[in-house]
Amino acid sequence: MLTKEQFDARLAKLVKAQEELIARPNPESDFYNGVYTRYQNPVLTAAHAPIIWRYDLSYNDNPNLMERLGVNAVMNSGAVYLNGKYCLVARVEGADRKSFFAVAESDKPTEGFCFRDYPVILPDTCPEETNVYDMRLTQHEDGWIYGVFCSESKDKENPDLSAATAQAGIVRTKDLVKWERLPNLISKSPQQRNVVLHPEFVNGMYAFYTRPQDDFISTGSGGGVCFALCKDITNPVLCTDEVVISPRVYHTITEVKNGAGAVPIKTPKGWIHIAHGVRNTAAGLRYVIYVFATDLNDPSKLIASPSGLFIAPHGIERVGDVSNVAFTNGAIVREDGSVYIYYASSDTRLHVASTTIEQLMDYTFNTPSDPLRSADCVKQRCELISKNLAGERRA
Ligand code: M1P
Repeated sequence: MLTKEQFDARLAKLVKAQEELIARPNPESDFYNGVYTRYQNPVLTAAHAPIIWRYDLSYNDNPNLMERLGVNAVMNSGAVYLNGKYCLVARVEGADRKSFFAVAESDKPTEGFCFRDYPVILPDTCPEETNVYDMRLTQHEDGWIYGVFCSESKDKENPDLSAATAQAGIVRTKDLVKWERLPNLISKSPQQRNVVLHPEFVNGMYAFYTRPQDDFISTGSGGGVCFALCKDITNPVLCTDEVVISPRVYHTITEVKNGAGAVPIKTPKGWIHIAHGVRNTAAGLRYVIYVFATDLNDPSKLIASPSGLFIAPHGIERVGDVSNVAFTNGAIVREDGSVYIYYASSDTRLHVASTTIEQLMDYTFNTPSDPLRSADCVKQRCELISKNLAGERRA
């Protein structure tokens, strides 16, 4: 048992370490690809979880200053710019494997994120719901901020202990403090995950990007990221077929599955989507972030599909609870055209990459699409090489 002096000294050390972590500058990394900038440090980690969430700070009740409710990871975050702050609604995973949401905010987009005292208190309207995660935050033109997230329950029909079902839960708020829960989205698919609400009405209706899946893990017959409409968000039943807008394709980064990520970004040339694609490897699934664009007037129409991955996990990002994963569900666009993409690595920590609308458009509309066969990929690369060599001779 610690003496009171030792207890106070250890607590002071914990507090100081966390204050230093939150105040730590986050310089740009050396990575360069002309498309986006990466940063040296994650913006949120388990160590950012407030000490008051984890420790009982009463000397009488916890004289060894033990962590009582550990936090295992902080990752996949919705993102919104609100009242002068960069706000992240992070997925926080407790040591007990249950995830919950918590708002972390900063005056700066790439550093200084600090959690509010309390996590998000979601209205507990689904008694069967066991776990919640991956909220996408949509500032909708109807005036609400919607949060669409995965609501996971035990599959009671299936005796397999691990059998679960995933549905799209929906909440809305004006201030990220008070949250109103709406019914879960109803679609024809038995399961849904990675559902995103489009920020504008389409034909006077709410529009959702969905990811139908036959099973909790496997998408089965689900062909990719889909688009469908819904007349009434308070009774969210899809009233049109879910049409595939970004398909899974053999021998690409989306072969096994894909899913919408950040809320699509409106640009003069189309809606830019920052999504994730999953392929299989001998070492397990590999998740990367990719980009596609849809038509401004018809967001169900794919108009650009730059080849391959946009962000892959790098270095230490490749290692974590679920290794080899880069995953995004939030980005913030500012009036000056800067874009901050919040992405998690290996289901463990959260990072940021910064770019601009101009760079994103250049990437999206000028990167060639995947020719889908090695022979054609070589032709594509040879054309680039020939162009460069001819240019060199001209110079
Ligand atoms: O573990 C990687 C990711 O797996 C899921 O994504 P998907 O539904 O596409 O397989 C999600 O659970 C996500 O939270 C997680 O990061």
